[in-house]
Amino acid sequence: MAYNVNDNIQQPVRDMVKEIGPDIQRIGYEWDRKPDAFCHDIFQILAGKGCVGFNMPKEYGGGGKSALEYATMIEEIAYWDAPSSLLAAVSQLAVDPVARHGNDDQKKAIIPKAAKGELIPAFALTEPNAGSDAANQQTTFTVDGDNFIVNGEKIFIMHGDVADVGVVFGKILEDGSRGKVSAVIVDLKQDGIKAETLKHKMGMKYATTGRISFKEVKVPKSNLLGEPGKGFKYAMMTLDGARIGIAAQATGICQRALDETIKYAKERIAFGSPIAKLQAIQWMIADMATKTEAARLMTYKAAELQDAGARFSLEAAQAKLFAAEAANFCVDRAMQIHSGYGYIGEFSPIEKLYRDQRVSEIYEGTSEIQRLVIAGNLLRG
Ligand code: COS
Repeated sequence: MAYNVNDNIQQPVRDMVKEIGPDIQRIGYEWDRKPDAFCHDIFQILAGKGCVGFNMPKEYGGGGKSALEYATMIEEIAYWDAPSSLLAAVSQLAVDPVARHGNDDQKKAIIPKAAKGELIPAFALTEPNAGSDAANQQTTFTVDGDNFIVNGEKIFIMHGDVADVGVVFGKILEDGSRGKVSAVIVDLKQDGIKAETLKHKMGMKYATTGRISFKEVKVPKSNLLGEPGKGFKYAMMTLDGARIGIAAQATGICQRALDETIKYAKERIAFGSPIAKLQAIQWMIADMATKTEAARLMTYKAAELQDAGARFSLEAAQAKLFAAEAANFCVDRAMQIHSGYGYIGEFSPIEKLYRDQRVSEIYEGTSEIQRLVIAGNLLRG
């Protein structure tokens, strides 16, 4: 049972997700066995329930929810089905820089449709040589009259294979921001763009990951987001919030692994009694429960700081680091306790949970990057 720091605002979110939980879980398990493809069925269920536009600005058709409500929603969806929580989260990650730094026309063009799930946006930052080193952008925006000509390649872009529009990071060559990253909104359904699904992903299969290449793509200069040369800062600001989302997702995975394990340990008989009676099993369950609760509280703390308008980069990185590693611990212990019944997917959700979890220590900044961000925040000044 998940603990709320604020029952009034968190419990209604949990109750709302419970209404779609069994459906997204059932569809998710079917899609997990298929070749990698974006699951529009789950995406539309989530959009219909308001989960896709949940924290997008209300004045542009979003739900306008707080960071704490958002974290609760992602945690609860991930409990039912982790990839579905990504299907809900990615549009909000991609829209975030538009909501923060876009002008009214840009917001009107993207947010209302994205909130309803009618348009799929992508956050296109990572490149083959700009992953952890996100500032090393090789994508170029060459000025040509009233247009930019975009050239470059983006990889590991969530929903990048199906996205309609991208917030694309790169460098403008002919202006004073030379060498600094800028962000441009790009219609991804136009000539010169090739988008592909990355194949054989270990987990999170139907919240797909793509490669997008840009060859001489014409984009109006009016699509520049905010100010030139501020793109890296914009990306980092968005990632601060997104890291709370991944911490919440990891917390949901922890709780699911714990609940499945408690249920199994009470039912599984060995040496004449349920294995829950064995101290070796009890210790593992105690550690799983303790890490789950700590992950949850760190996630909520970071979200509450964001809601209060305080700086929260440190707390978001700490929550993401801790929760992702806790989730790894929990799925691993769950697998150990379930043994063969965990390792083989026809018996329990543990095999899928184990695969879906692993990326939490990789995306939105690896655990190593979170440690750099934490140390940087502590040592600065
Ligand atoms: N919010 C606002 N501004 C920020 C910021 C934040 N969270 N983090 C950094 N900045 C600003 C700094 O203030 C600095 O601005 P000035 O140049 O005006 O001083 C600028 O950005 C550079 O900051 P810093 O020197 O700390 O950045 P680094 O190059 O050292 O950052 C890391 C390195 C590794 C932290 C960064 O590149 C990073 O987070 N990489 C991982 C990227 C990632 O998570 N990718 C996942 C895929 S995206 S889905």
